[in-house]
Parts: sequence; C-alpha cells; structure tokens
Amino acid sequence: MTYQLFYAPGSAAMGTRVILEEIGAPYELIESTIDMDKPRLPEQLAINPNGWIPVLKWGDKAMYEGAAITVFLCDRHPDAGLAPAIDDPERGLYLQTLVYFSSSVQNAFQLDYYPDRFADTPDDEPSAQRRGARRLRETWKVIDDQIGSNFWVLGERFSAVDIYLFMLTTWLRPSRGHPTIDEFPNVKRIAEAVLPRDSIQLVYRDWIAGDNYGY
Ligand SMILES: N[C@@H](CCC(=O)N[C@@H](CS)C(=O)NCC(=O)O)C(=O)O
Repeated sequence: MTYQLFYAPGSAAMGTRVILEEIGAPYELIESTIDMDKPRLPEQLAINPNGWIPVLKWGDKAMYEGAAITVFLCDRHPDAGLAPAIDDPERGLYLQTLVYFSSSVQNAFQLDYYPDRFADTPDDEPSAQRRGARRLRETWKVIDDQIGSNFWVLGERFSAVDIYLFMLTTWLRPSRGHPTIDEFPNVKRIAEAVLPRDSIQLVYRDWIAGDNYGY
C-alpha cells in the first residue's frame, strides 16, 4: 500500500512526511503549494475544500487534518512505536498534546500567517497578527510548563508528538514578532533531541541548511 501525500516545503505536510519516514511505509509526494496566489489542485480541493495541506490518500480513501493523520498513521503502524496504545496510561497526554498543538498553537501561527481569515478588514489584519504573536507566547508557555523536566513530551518515551513539536518550532520567526525558542527551554531541548533523527535530517534538509521557505 503506497500512501500519497499532498505536499509543499515549509508546510504542515512536512510533519506527516516525517511520520511516513519513521514508519517506513512507501509513499509518494504530490506537489502542492501553500502560496495564496497559486491555485490548488482540483483533486486536493475535492478532498479538502479548505485548500490546505497535509492531505493523505491511500487506496480509494483520503483524509486531511495533520493531527488526525498523525493518529491514524501511528495507530495503523504500531510496530513503529510512535504512539502509546489505546489502553496505555500515556494515551491521554498524547492525544491532548497533539490536539492542543493543532487547535491552539497552530491557530496562533495562523493569526499571523493568514490574518485575513481572522480580521474583518485589511486594516484590522495587523491587530490579528500582533495578537497571534502574543498567543504564540501564551500557548508555547503552556507546553513548556507541561513538559517540565520530561526528556520527551510523554516522559521517557519518544513519540509522534515530539515530531509535531519539532515541526511547529520551525515556524517560529522572531523577525515577525514571534517569541524565540530560547524562551521555552524545555521545548528547545526536545526540538534539539529530535533534530538528529534520520527522518528529520532527510525531510528538513533544506531548513537545516538555512532555507526558511520564504517565511
Ligand atoms: N488544521 C490544518 C491546518 C493545516 C495548514 O494550516 N496548512 C497550511 C500550511 S502549514 C496550508 O496548507 N496553508 C495554505 C492554505 O491554508 O491555503 C492541519 O493541521 O492540517
């Protein structure tokens, strides 16, 4: 079974690609875009009318929403050991953190990167962006405090949530008023521990080399 992933550099689809690499499942990338001036592929829009990625296809099925795709893939490939099983004591924290990342931390990024979705008029957009930068600080602080002295987000065990954390840290841009990762030492420690993984080195090669994907 070969997965197909609608993909663009710099996007949340990179996190999905890392999961696919970690799982060792065969996959193909379908070139998409997050450029708001470019059209989306009709096939992508038919699956996700919102126009955003990641979008994952397998067989005659498809889905979108990065956190849901993460849970889906990790449950489907338990041998990869990327997620606590359904009856594992850490399953709750795993789901809580993934959903918090996707609904709260990502939302804060969106206020800055897509202010037109949150502001009534173009004149109001800078206000949405400023609130987004503050919201980033608030939400990352919650995560930093949650991690505390844990080695990984879930404690002793590496999981897909650590990959998701890494992906989100690559979107931090102090030049846009975002906090720096140094403000969140526990987050930074985990991002640095994730960085050497082969999957990250492959998928984030350009980012590691200093390409900020135009942000
Ligand atoms: N809630 C979605 C959001 C995904 C998202 O914001 N993707 C961005 C790239 S990181 C995107 O495709 N942006 C272009 C657009 O929204 O049209 C998820 O977590 O999968």
